[in-house]
Amino acid sequence: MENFSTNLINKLKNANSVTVLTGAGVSAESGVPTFRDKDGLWNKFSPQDLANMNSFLKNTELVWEWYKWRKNLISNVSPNAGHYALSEMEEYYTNKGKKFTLITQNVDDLHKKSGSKNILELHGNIMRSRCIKCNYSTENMDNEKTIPTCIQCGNYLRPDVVWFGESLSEEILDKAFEEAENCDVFFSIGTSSLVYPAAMLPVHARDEDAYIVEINPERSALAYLFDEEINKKSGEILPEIMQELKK
Ligand code: BV8
Ligand code: ZN
Repeated sequence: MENFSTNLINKLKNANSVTVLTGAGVSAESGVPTFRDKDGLWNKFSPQDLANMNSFLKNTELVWEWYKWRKNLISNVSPNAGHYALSEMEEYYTNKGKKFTLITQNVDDLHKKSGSKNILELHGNIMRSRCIKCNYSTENMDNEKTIPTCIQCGNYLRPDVVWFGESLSEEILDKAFEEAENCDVFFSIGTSSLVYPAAMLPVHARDEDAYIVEINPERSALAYLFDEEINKKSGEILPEIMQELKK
């Protein structure tokens, strides 16, 4: 148990509520590139060029090409041990009538695919597309068309994700802050803690005296804030933590 403290395990055993925030790092071991790592998605393209509305309207084809490439990649990978450990952790607490909330910045389906139920998707979901004009949205899209269009009004469809400069769903964000502020232990896993307002969650958890833990092989921008830093891969360490918790 040298990778994490007995204190953490004791706190987890006595916790009534645990909240987890994940970022792209939890999907890295499934073969999904992160955004800002050296081999990350943003190295080939910059967020400014792709993940915002202006770029979408200016380079609709390029942006759709990028998202189709990502959707295809995500549909061909599976959850890793870290995802499964988090769905096991949710089961562990819900079976005891306690609270477990998974908040993710990720737009891939891997938490759902690994069995997690109570998920707050802060940045939307890449497998869903929606019309830029009317309220039409769909999970399956005809991939033939270079630029998918809405069957209701004929306008462009866009990926149902939150782009830079776009607000997150207020309802989801309020719920995420509430769960961060009302938990005994808060994990921030696989995120560079650079994107706001998601990066505010550990700060709020700490302000409300949660025990906050970062799991990331590198130190994130907010590493100094955490009560405990576990500089390991999530796919390796989460099963170990679950092992100890179940003892
Ligand atoms: C908003 C789209 C405002 C979906 C994404 C200046 C200062 C502060 C903030 C701002 C600023 N200027 C602008 C802003 C706001 C901006 C922002 O935060 N910018 C930052 C970058 C400076 N935020 C926004 O625009 C947000 N909206 O604020 O609206 C507003 C207010 C009122 C009215 C109107 C508007 C919207 C933010 C969402 C943007 N969308 N993506 C998509 O295509 O995916 S962001 C993108 O980054 C992804 O969504 C991703 O989830 C997110 C965070 O990245 P990470 O998940 O952390 O991934 P990253 O690669 O960075 O890090 C991976 C980590 O994993 C690394 O640390 C690595 O070490 C670790 N790792 C690697 N392997 C492993 C591992 N960890 C564990 N195990 C491993 N095996
Ligand atoms: Zn429409």
